[in-house]
Amino acid sequence: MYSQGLTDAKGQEEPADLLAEFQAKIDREEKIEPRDWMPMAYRKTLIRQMSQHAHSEIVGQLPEGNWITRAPTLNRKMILLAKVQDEAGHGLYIYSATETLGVSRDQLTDELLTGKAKYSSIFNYPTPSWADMGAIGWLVDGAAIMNQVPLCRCSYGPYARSMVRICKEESFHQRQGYEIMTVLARGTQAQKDMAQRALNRTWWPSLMMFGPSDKNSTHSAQSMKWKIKRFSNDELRQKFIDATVPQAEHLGLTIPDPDLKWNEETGHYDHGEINWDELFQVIKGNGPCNKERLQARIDAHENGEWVREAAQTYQQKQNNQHNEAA
Ligand code: BYC
Repeated sequence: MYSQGLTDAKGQEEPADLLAEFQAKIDREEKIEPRDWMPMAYRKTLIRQMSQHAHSEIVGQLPEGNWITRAPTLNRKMILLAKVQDEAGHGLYIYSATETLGVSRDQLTDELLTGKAKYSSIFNYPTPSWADMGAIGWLVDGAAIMNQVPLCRCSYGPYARSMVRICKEESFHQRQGYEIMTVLARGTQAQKDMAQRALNRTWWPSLMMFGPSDKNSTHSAQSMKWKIKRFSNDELRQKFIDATVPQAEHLGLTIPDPDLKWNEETGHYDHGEINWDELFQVIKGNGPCNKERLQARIDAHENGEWVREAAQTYQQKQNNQHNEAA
């Protein structure tokens, strides 16, 4: 979608002194702000990652929205509704932060709806039981926190600042998911089985949220040099596994990986091979729910046309009144 090279918008080579000063600023841990000079490739990388992140928050409402009307109690409904609304808010903060890079919200929306832009693979899986709400909160929001806490120190100021509040909310989401799993794991055998099946479904796709292995990650090296990313995909995935295995043990549930075992020497859990072909298939649009998710966003956009028109007409009236009064 966005090409990457150290040339500016007109294809001219960028001045070496500006590039050197830019990198020095990053190395001094100073934030880059919207009006500062930045290499075109840095801008493009941010637009790519931030817009994909915002799209993920928006599409991420769908698997959980599926359960709002069916949550088992009024309290559970209210909590889930609040969580899904938080995700909408996260999408909006990150879209706004992305707009500071000179791209319009309409353009970003268009790229999502035409299938040009990616969003996280995890949201292309189905959520057939209530326990999936627990597994998503615990694992998906848990993985999101692991990935996003370092983004609070991202070199681009607006992205880093938007992450601070998002991480606080994600932390609440992770706890609500773990609490759902705790209740089910301590319930009847049927409830425990339901929780185990949700863990079986969600475990491997959660590990894929961190992206391809480092050797196949096209952007990591440059993004780490620019301090957009602070840790590699594999490092964050390992941190997540190490933090999550004891939580599963506490629940009395089994992580669906026969090769998972503590390695005394490395001080980390060794894990089984991830099915990378599955990740790339889902990214390409061939996951179990890709078509359904995209269609839901297209429908929402088309059904919201009248709201956008009404808002524009209202704004026009306000402008006219203001001009008449002046
Ligand atoms: N799914 O070079 P790499 C949430 C793509 S929202 C799809 O390693 P990078 C939540 C990647 O884009 C969670 N695509 O890339 C919401 C690249 O393709 P392009 C979303 C993936 O950017 C609601 C190519 O593969 N979080 O938590 O250095 C409810 C090569 O990858 C995936 C964020 O977006 C994937 N899993 O690293 C609950 C966090 N992985 O662009 C929860 C911000 C890789 O060249 N993003 N790709 O065509 C990031 O931290 C980074 O973008 C990633 C990937 C770690 C995801």
